[in-house]
Amino acid sequence: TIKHIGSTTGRNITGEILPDCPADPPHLQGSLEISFSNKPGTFDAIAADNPLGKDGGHFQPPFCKARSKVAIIIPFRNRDQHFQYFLHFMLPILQRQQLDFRIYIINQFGSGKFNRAKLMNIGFVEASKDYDFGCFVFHDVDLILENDKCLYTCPNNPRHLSVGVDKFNYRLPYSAIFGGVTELTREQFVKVNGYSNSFWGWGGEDDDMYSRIKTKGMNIMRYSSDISRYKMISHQRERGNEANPERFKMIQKTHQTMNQDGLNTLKYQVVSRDLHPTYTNITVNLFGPS
Ligand code: UDH
Repeated sequence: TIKHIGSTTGRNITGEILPDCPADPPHLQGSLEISFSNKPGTFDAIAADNPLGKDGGHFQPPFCKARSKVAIIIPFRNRDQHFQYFLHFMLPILQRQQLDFRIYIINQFGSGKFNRAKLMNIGFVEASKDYDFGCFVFHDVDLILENDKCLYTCPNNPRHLSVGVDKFNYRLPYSAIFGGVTELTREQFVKVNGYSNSFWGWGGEDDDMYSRIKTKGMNIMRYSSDISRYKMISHQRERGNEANPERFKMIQKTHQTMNQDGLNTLKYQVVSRDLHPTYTNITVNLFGPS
């Protein structure tokens, strides 16, 4: 069987130069039927359905040179079933979009307060050690795309992708929302000093990022909600991710704090790095709030 023939040099395994992938990926299907009524398959079954080619789940389109090198960063703890749905539905879409991509689970070690934003910063740093990704998609594990025309490529301003979500009747709950699924280029992410590391528990880190982007003079881009459309897998709020009551005060001060809180102050320890056939899991110790 021909397994991995995509390549970073734009050549295939026999050395032939690959043409650039078309700007409009030809096999997109548009609107998709997403349902969670059947249990997702096992990780092994998902891997059998999606032979991506390389350890850690790095995929490159076999017959053309991808236009975007995309790291998909998922902040995570104890949501295996959601992640199985995610892989089952999202892997075929990402392959159809002809991206050069790799999915990273950034798994918070221990039972301390969850810190979504810090996990995403770590994902950015760790993925960057592997490959020269130019585009970073920060993705909640419980959001599944319903239209594959919503391309996971980074435009010239940060983009908010989870515009229409079934839970909110496919309408933005407020216009400055920047949570759920977002994407920034490497340069955009560095320009805002990444996310804050200081939001422990639920809420605020996404609004803080919105302010960072605005403070640095960038705008938020969005597709319309018929394309940027998601189903959310329903769940209860977990222990350790209780709403953070400090968040309202914190997001008033973003413009003052952002240069001293972010990529340039990020501290963590990698507990393990595991390469699976369809994704990479990096378990990290965040060392709790200080
Ligand atoms: N996450 C985990 N594990 C956790 C907490 C969060 O993996 O224990 C990740 C996961 O990627 C998730 C994201 O962080 O998609 C955001 O967390 P969330 O899904 O808890 O946040 P959301 O705003 O829901 O989606 C808040 C709780 C809603 C309770 C509604 C009860 N009907």
